[in-house]
Amino acid sequence: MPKIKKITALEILDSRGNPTIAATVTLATGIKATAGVPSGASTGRHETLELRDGGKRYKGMGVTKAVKNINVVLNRKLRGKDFKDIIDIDYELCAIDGSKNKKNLGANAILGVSMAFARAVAYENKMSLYKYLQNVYSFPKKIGFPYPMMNVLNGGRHADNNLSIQEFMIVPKLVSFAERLRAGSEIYHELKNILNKNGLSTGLGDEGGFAPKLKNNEHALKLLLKAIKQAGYLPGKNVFLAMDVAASEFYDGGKYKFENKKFTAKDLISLYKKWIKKYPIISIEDGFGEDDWDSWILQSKKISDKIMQVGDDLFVTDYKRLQKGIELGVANSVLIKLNQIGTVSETISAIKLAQKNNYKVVISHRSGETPDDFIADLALAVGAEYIKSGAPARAERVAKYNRLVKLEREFI
Ligand code: 2PG
Ligand code: MG
Repeated sequence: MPKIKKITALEILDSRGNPTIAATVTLATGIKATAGVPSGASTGRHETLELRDGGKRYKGMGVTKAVKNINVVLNRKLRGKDFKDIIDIDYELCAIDGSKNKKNLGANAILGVSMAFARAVAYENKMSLYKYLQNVYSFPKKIGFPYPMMNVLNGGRHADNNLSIQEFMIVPKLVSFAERLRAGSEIYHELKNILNKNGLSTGLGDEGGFAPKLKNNEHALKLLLKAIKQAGYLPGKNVFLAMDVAASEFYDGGKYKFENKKFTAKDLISLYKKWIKKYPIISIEDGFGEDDWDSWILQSKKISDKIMQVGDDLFVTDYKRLQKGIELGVANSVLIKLNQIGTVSETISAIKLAQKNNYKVVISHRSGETPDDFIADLALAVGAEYIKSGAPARAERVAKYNRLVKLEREFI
């Protein structure tokens, strides 16, 4: 049984230059592992609490309290203790916190320890992380690599441009993961050429995608189609489109403020339907607000047989909200983010519930990231159909894709 020798943490910076946590778990054998905690910008209202210091330092974004909770509280309580596995320690972490939303220790503190523990035990057992996760949570041994959803045009809260929609993604569906990555990169570079030729900015948004000022949101879809074709791929055959609308961000008193107009749910559904006909869109994430269940139900009736309807802010990787969604029939896919719920084991509970109900699973990064590649192993372990880790550019984004390329090698 793995015994904990000590747990430590540091305040480091994430990809946006904001503080986050690097947590290290050292086992009695001397084996240790570190995990970096991600952080969102378009954070759902129902996510667990990310503990920030407030005050002047780092404009209130410091995480010294959460770091102290690891270095002092968790280290004192957990050092010298044996844990059967990650499930065992996650249970204990939640019990020590004692609150519903992890407000006492901070979900960022708890998640850092949970991830680092899983990684340390995998090392100790001389196993890849994905294999450890697959074994401990009893996932089928069959291996399938996820399709990447690559955010190549950024808008919403992730960019300073005029696009209301947060993410315009390409989804290469070639046979190997390495070929999917290659297609993504070639299309990304083609898109850059097109933007340049049209005098549009090639400056980047938070997730490594371009963030130009465009005529409107549909202009983004047109540019993607052109880039796919010019790169020599076939839209609707081997490369598809996906969007994260992140509609909670422009939900305003029962309506959606979209392109300077007020849209009702019906207006938005008509727009989505029009776009689905015109473009090879296979997935719409957060097409409606996080508490606008009625519009989600309506969308489900009108278009869910045609595409993936993905709940992110709606479900926040929370078993109970997902259960409610399944009962109401609001979606058919779930976005999974470890830090929305705060432990690896609770994340797995949501994934298992989704899979039991034939939901498609999209494992996701956050807009604020570190080079940590845990989610690549997670996607492989659980057999997720998709992984969303931003553009095929910038070190913190490609770390996850590159890890999957390396893992794929092990099977060839
Ligand atoms: C999302 C994510 C990741 P954020 O909304 O899906 O792309 O963004 O981390 O800012 O919530
Ligand atoms: Mg989202």
